[in-house]
Amino acid sequence: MSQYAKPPIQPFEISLDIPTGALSPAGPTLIRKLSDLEGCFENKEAFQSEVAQTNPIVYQVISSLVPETARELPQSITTIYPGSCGDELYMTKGHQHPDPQGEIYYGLEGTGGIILFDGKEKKWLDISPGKIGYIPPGWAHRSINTGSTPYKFLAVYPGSAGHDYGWVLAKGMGFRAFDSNGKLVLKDFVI
Ligand code: PAN
Ligand code: ZN
Repeated sequence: MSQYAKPPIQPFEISLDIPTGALSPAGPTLIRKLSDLEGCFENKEAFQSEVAQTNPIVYQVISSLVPETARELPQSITTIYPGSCGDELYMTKGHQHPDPQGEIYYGLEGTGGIILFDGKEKKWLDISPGKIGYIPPGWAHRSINTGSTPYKFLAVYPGSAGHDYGWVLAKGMGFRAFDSNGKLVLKDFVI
């Protein structure tokens, strides 16, 4: 698997192939299967049963060569596949940046959204191709595929922000996103 480049990074061009989400040159690729999302879905029985049966890939993240180090600005392409577990739409694990800094997402393909939660307030942002979602410092974020095709977006974030996944497991995410006969239904997240 490719690794991040070591600073100092020279100026360089990156090609993005939107249909595959591939970057060239590319850094590390992360594949998240359903079993990697332990504790994320509300319906634990549906989760255990689907993990035991097919354990599908829920999303992948292809990073550029730019490393997650101070003063750099890493980018990645996330593809969330369409689907649900116990009617709860496929999602990313979700995280808080321990060093609170802003981040931008840019919709590339498919339809989805971002759940944002700062520990008190919760927000939903619709993301589709051409739309930018701004994640302010201090807001945990989780992405959802709301459609029937893969949902892809570009993320650009400060290299020193870090990723805290335990924050979301401990404090929740504000909303949960469900499919109801093809329609998105947001419900309050109960810890
Ligand atoms: C994104 C996310 C990516 C995967 O690049 O890391 O969409 O989501 P999880 O990290 O929650 O699994 C980002 O927000 N970076 O900061
Ligand atoms: Zn982030």
